[in-house]
Amino acid sequence: MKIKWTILVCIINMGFGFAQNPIFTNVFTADPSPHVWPDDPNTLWVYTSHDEPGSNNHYGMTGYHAFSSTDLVNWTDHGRILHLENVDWAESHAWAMDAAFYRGQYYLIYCMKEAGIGLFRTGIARSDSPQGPFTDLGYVKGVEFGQDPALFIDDDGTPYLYWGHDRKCFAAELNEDLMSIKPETYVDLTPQLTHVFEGPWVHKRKGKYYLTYPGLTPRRWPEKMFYAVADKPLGPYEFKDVFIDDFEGQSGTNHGGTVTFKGKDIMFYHSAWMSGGLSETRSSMADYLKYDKNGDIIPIVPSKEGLGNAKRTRTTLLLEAENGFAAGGELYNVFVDTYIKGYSGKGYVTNFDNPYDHVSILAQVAKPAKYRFIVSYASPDGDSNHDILINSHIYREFKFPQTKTFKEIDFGLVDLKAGDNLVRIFKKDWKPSKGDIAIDYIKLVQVFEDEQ
Ligand code: FUB
Repeated sequence: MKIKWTILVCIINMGFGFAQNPIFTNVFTADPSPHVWPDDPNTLWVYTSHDEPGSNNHYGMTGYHAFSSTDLVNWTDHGRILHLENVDWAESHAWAMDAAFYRGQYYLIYCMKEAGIGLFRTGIARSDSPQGPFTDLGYVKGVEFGQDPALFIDDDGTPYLYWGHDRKCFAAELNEDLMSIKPETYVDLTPQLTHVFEGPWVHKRKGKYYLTYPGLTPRRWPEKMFYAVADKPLGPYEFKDVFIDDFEGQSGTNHGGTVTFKGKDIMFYHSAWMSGGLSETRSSMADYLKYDKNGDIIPIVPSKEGLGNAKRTRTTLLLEAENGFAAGGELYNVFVDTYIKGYSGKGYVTNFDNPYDHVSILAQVAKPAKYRFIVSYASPDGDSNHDILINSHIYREFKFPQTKTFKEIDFGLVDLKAGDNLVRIFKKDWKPSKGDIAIDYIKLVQVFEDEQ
């Protein structure tokens, strides 16, 4: 019976193609911010905020994720890249963010409510790699009610900040350290942006500046996406039109940005397709963006196919062991080293020499599901045995055969629950092994029901 059902699912998929929207189905994401960084034109990066499963409002949002892909089908979720816990001036509301590459480093610009005051500030964090983790630098001075920031670096290297909330939108040039605005450049764009509510995003095309934004018509919620065009980054902007109207399964909010990847323009935005329509537990969407001969945006009708109907997207959660703590996990009585060459990222975790020494990583997922559990490790001096704990479930004693160089080992399928999962590699009992293990990264590969 099971075989027949699997064949039927395959036939259906062959005949109609796989849906690629929502684009990330492993975790609930919102406010997607897509980028191609200048040093790597073959990789598309998408930075998102994160909705807790079943939360249905935005008050409990706490952190951000980064995704990357080279083919728009296979995606890597680099896990949690920044969290409220890493931002000492903030207390809540990790709402929309954007990212930028500026003077050789990667920046995340985001909004959170300031501790003790409860008003939005625009925070800025830096990393030397696009996947983070990011280190908070403080909030941008001169920005009041700094919700939904977007950081646009013009071709001449000048940084501009846009932000908007509650039917208002503002912009200003930033000082070179990105930590404050130039007050003399501050402009209130609200009157130029018909129906604006929040979420400005700027991209440049053929010398024109396009400002896209979620807006509310007099009919109010849900939000639609509108745009306006200008000859200069700070305007004046000419209002154009709506370009993502109401659609079935939308959430109350919409928010996103555009990117040109391998010659094609793509719009990222969000919907409630995965959580079931008009819910505020949201998922990122992507559709191609086209312009007419006058440079006007041709309205997007959200499609199930998304960026291609040949294959469904698959996301692998890739968590570098050395980032464990910053990304929501823990390094307990182990340390980060770089002596054995060939690791990915910035190093590996080693020194598991006492019972319960461990590395744990945080795996945030949308729904209870099975994931393929893969570990990249080296164990140069001999075989090593370790246990894997996922939440409160000890899987079994896993054998890591001797290997002098880093290699991936596939431990098969494991169960993750909706929400936060703590995945821990540790030694339960003291059993001497010949060599100390070095854990490079942990991968959790999405496995669909018809593949199990
Ligand atoms: O994701 C939280 C908030 O919802 C964003 O900051 C708004 O733009 C809306 O998408």
